[in-house]
Amino acid sequence: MARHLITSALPYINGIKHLGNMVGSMLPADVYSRYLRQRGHDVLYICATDEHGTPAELAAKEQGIPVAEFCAQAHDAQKAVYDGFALAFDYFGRSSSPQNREITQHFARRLNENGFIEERAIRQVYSPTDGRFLPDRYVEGTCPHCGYDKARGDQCENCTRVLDPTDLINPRSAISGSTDLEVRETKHLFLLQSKLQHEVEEWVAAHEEEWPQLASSIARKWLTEGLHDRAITRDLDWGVPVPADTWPELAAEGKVFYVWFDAPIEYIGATKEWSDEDPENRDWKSWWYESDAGENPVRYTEFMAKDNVPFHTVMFPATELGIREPWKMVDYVKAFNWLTYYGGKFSTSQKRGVFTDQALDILPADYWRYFLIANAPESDDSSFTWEHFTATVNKDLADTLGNFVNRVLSFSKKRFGDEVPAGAAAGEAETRLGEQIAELLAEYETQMEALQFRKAAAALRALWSAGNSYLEEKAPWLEIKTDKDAAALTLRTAMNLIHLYAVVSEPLIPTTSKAMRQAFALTEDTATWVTPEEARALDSVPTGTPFTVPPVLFAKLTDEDLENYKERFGGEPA
Ligand code: B3M
Ligand code: ZN
Repeated sequence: MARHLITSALPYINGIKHLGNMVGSMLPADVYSRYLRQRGHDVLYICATDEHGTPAELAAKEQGIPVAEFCAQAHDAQKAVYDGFALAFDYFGRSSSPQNREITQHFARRLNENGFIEERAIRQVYSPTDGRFLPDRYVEGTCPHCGYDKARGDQCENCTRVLDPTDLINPRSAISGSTDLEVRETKHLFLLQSKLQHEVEEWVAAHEEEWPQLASSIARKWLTEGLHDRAITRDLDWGVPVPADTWPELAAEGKVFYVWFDAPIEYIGATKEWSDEDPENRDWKSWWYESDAGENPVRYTEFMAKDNVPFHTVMFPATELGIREPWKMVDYVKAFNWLTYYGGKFSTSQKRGVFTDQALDILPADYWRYFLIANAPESDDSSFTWEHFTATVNKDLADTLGNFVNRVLSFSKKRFGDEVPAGAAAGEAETRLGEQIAELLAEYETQMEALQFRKAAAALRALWSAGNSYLEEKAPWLEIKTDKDAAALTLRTAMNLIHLYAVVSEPLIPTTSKAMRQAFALTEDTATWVTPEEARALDSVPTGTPFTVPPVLFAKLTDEDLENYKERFGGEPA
């Protein structure tokens, strides 16, 4: 039994996320966590809302409520959706927590003691009308690169170039619209990443071979471009305050840390939030502080979309290395490409694509979980279309799995009553089936352990298909006419397949899996993993076990459904 620490990129507090966010971080992390738990490992899956920064302040302003209130509400709203998706976090925290503040300030002090933080005066946009400096998105204007006239101070949405607010042409305040702006000098803390370049390079070199190519190539690219010193404070009201004991002047000016400085630290902060809820039984430091880890070291896996890779493979490691304390660093970075909507971008502003709350309005979580994992953008971007979605649901979930379960159980009930029938002893067909199942299950395990989610889903689908082929081959509806015992054997075997599916499908479709397991009145908790060797015998549900026929597991989606979805969400590229 190993200890696995798992985190998924922290969703920004503002706005409900779309399906692309879900498949690129939280969902695969949940699938992997569930799998490892079933295999008996000690798993800690941590996530949180990323609450600081200008987007939160601006969104709160738009709603006319205090930012703390906005974040509290938005956190609960996101959490409700993730519960709906059956994401089994061990803890879903908040980066605005006191725990994160404490650890972030500690990190900053340590970096300072070690000579990796410096105060520097910089020139920044100041708005006399608003009486404040305007960092990042607080300034809007024309992009100097592409001429887009709604570029934000941190980045141009049109050409994606990273900007500094002072780069913008015709700048205006995003708060008041005022164009009466000046540039003033102000002091900020800089993290001297350039001094850590060499150490980060060595650390990446020691890990990148194991990482997926997408993660290591992005890390390499950033290292080649060189690590630059960067400002880690901002003039905002909402954030982790600069500690007054170390920087009294900056603290008095109300400076806070930049959101990307405290966000990754919240992985640790949220673990402490978890631990503080039950300190006698939970020890956050044993997960994060290597000298407290004891004899059973932790394996740490992070999940994220590719735009977050630089922060996790280069920037945050630089911070951790500069602290000179044995904080746990990531072992494996699972990065994802984009899920597109009909080949284009999911867009909140243009209302294109499917948001996670809307998805759950339409269909239960398992439909989405299966489709998204089976089409995860791993080696390349992948495209969501309603045509593909409805076809996949109908073929894989409704026909291959759902129909198999219902057909077998209802036919057996009709012919043999409410208990798993006895019938003949297993024969040659069952031996062949057992071998095939053992092989496919081993493949499924291999792909899960390699975090190859598409391939894992394909192996699972192949397991479901094997049951269908067996059933077609044996045709119990014909056997029953001539040889009742033979038909009973077939149904008993198929019921054992159903139970096996119920166990091994759990990581992808947990709700359905539970319904399938509960069809059988078994005494033990049966979500415990079945190894390929155990699966081969297909005898985990004994003869005579009472069962019930569950309601249809997956509804078939009609052409009319398809048309409705397309009409509601837009079904063509922009
Ligand atoms: N909130 C960006 C994002 O959601 C950012 C991730 C933080 S991970 C520490 O894509
Ligand atoms: Zn631009």
